[in-house]
Amino acid sequence: MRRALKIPAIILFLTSFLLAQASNPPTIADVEKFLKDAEARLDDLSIKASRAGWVQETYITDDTEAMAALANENFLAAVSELAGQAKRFEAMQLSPEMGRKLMLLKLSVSAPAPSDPKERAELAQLGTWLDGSYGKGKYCPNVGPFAGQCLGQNDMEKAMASTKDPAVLLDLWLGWHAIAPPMKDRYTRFVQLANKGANEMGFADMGALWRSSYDMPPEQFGAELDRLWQQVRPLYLALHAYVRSQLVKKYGPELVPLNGPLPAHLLGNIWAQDWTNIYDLLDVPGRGSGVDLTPALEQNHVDELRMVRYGEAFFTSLGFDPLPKTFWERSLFKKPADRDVVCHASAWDIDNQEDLRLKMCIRVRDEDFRTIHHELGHNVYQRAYRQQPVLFEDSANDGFHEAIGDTIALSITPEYLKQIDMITQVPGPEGDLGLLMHKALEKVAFLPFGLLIDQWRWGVFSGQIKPENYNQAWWELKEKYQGVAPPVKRREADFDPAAKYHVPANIPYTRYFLASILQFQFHRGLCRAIGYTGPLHRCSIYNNKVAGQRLNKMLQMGKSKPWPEELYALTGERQMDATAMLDYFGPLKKWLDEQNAKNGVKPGW
Ligand code: X8Z
Ligand code: ZN
Repeated sequence: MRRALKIPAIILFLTSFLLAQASNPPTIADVEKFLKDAEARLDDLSIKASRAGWVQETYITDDTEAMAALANENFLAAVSELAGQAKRFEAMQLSPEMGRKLMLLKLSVSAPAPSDPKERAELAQLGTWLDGSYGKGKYCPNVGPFAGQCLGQNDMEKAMASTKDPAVLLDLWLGWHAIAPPMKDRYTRFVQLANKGANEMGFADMGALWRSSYDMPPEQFGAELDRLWQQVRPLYLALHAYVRSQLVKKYGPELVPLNGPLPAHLLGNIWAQDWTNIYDLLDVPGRGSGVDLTPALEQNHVDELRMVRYGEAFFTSLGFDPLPKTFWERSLFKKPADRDVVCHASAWDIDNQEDLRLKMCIRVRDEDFRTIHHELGHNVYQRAYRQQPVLFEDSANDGFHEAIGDTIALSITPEYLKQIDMITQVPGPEGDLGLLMHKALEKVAFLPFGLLIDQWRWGVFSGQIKPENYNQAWWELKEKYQGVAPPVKRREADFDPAAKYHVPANIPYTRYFLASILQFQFHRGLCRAIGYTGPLHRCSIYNNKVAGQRLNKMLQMGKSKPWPEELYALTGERQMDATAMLDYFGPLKKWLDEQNAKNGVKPGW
C-alpha cells in the first residue's frame, strides 16, 4: 500500500506565497517603498558601523575590534539581504534613478558577505583583524640610527625619508615588510569568503564586483585603464630612466643596475610609490623656494592644527563653508603616545550629515600639507552630496573622490604660498623645472603603482594568482609596471603586498590611479573656466569663487548620474583623458628626454 504523501505546512505556505507573488508582480510603488526602506536601514547601519570603526581605528584593542566587526557584520548582512530581495525587480521597466539605485545597492560594499551567518561573522572579524593588524605593525631595530625605537607606519615613513645609507634603508625596508607574513593565511580566507559573497550577488568574483562600479561593462573598464596607462607610460619611462641614472651616480652600478629595475628600498618611500624624498639626489636646475615646503612650515612655526586650518582656508576661499565645530573637536590630528591607532590618513563622514572628521597622524612636513588637502577634499565632497538620497551619497566614481583634494593641492603654487605669507619670494620661470620635477616624483612616479595593486588583487580574486604564488606574482607586476625590484630575494611566506595598508584594509586602489589622471583634468577644466591661459603648473584657483561654484556643482551631484555626465559638468569633457597631465609636465618631459639622450640612457629595463 502506498502511503499518502503528507506535504509539510511550511511548503504549502511557501508555495502559495510564491504563487501569489507570481500572480502579483511587484509594482513601481513596491520598488519605491523598497528603496525608501532600504536607504533608511542602510543609513542607520552605516552610521553605527562608522562610529564603531572610528573607535576601533583610533583605539585598537581586542574589544574595539570585536565591536567594529559586529557593527560591520550587521551592515554587510543588510546589504546582502537587500540585494537578494531586489532581484525580484530585475525584469521591470524602471526610471533611470530607480535602476541606478538598485545597481548601486549591490555595489555598496567592497567585500560582500556570504548569506551563511557564520561565514558572514567570520568575514567581518577577519576584515577588522587585518585592518588592526596592519595598524599595530611596527619594527624595532636593534642596530643603526633608529636602534631602541619602535617604528610604526608613520615613524617608518619618516625614517626612510631621512637617510640615504643603503644598509640602513635595507634594514628598515625588511623590518617593515616583516609585519606582513602573519596576515597571509587570514587574508587568503578573507578572499575566499568575500568571493563567495560576490558570487551570491551575481558577480564572478570580488574583482568583477569592483570593476562594475564605473558605468560601463567591467571588461571595457579594464581596456580604459590600459588606454590611460599607455597615454602616460612614456612620461613614466623618461622619469624612471633619469632617476635611475642619478641613483647609479649616488650608489654605483653594483646596487643600481644601469639598464635594470630600481631597487625598491632606495626611493625614499617604503612602497616606492612616491619618490619626492629623493629630490635632493637629482641634479635639476633652478631649485626655487617653495619646492619643498618643510623648511617654510618649520620657519613659520606652523603646527599640526594650523596645517589643517590652511587646508580649510583654501576651501573657504572658493566659497565652501568652514568645517563644523565638531570637526575640530572630534578629529584625530596627532599620533597618541599611549595607544595603537591606524595612522594611515582618512576622512570620515560619521553621520552622513555634519559629523565630518579627519584621522591623521600629522607631521609638520611638505607631504602631510598636501595630504591634508587630499583628505579635506573628501570631507568637502561628503558634505556637498549630503542632500542626495542615501544611495547617491558618494562620488561620481571612486577616482573622483580621491581627485578633489589633490586638484586643490595642484593650486598650491609659489604664487599662492606667497599670498599666504608662507614664502617671501616667488621664483621666476627658471624655478619651473625644479617644481615640476618635485611634482613628478609624487604624481608620475605613482602612476604604475596606482595601477598594479589591483592588477594583483584582481588576479588573486579571480583565482588566476594562487596563494602559493602571491608574492611571486606581486613582484612580477612590480617589475612589469614600475620597473622596481626587491632589494633581496623574496620568498612566498613574505607576503609583501600586505605591507601596504590598502591590501589588509581591502580598499580598492585603482581609484588612486584614476585620481592621478583626473586631478590634472579637473585642474585644467577649472583653470580654463576662470579664463587662465598660462602654463598649467602655474595656475592656482585660490580665492576664485567661479572655480568654487563650478566644482561645487559637480560635487553636489554625488553619484546620482553616470560619471561621464559629471565630468562634463566640470570640464566639458566626457572621457577620462591624460592629456592634461601630459600638458602639465610637458616642459619636464622635454628636459628629461634631453638629459637621457645626453647621458646615453635608454629608458626601460
Ligand atoms: O590612501 C591614501 C589617502 C587616503 S584615501 C591618504 N592615498 C594613497 C596611499 O597613501 O597609498 C593617497 C595617495 C595614494
Ligand atoms: Zn583619499
